[in-house]
Amino acid sequence: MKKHSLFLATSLLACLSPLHAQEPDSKQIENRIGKAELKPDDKPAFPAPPAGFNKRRDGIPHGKTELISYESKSVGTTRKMTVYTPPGYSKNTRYPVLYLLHGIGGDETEWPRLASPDAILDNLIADKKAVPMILVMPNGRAQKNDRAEGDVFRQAPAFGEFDKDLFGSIIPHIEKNYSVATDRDHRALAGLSMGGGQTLNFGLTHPEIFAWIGGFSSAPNTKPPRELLPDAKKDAGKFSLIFLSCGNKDGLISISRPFHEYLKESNVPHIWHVDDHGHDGAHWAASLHHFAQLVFKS
Ligand code: FER
Repeated sequence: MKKHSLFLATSLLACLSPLHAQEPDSKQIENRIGKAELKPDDKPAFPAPPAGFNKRRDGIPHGKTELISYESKSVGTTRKMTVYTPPGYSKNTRYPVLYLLHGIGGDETEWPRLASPDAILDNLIADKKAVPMILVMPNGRAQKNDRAEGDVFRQAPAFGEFDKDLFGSIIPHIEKNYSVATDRDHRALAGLSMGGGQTLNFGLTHPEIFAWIGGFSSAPNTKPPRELLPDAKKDAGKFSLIFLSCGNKDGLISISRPFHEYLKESNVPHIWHVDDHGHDGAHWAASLHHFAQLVFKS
């Protein structure tokens, strides 16, 4: 209870602080990138999630969300990440891990603030629609001052340095301190916007580390598909899942669509899911709801 009120108080302060940045919305994306122009394949792959999918439900077991610290070798500071452990988390089970990355205005608190990943996972696990898994939500801004302050767009280069922290410190810290399976089949990487770009850049080039990849509204930090997957059939074929999604009101659809087109041309199975949302928490919550039902299943 005490921890809970402290968390509420800090989140409230963070929201009120003029220094604290926010994720750009669809209008800001339109001003920077242009309007979303749709093509025939830009349609939903799934029906909209059921009502209440992202609301805490009474009468089911709940997981636990905590903010932890770790030493980052590459950044040279103590950094924070949010970790969700599923209901009934036990040292006698080795859990799969989904690493979830935030956007340009966010930090390790963004996924919990915008998309209620704890409620989404609790509900799916209770309904036996997702396997119990750990969610790790680190801070993708790999620089000494990693707060989302000032003109966050100027901090884009630090997102490109995050692979060293992820592979060199974050994954080792999780695998040392939690009861997790440590092979590629039990590691997934997904992210929203800048975090989607990081996911595609770092995930698609590391099939030995991750088998499951999800880019939601991926941002212009995303490298072109031909650079990440030069031999589409061979390189992309190594993954159990490549999931690409975007809202049909989000100008960043022009970043994800070429991946869909490249994979489609090369006959590589993947998911291209375009829903009715914009560059917003509703799209990211829905994408997590769909993605979490597909990962870690054979
Ligand atoms: C840009 C537009 C959007 C950009 C980044 C973003 C680096 C990221 C948005 C987000 O993370 O929500 O031109 O350049």
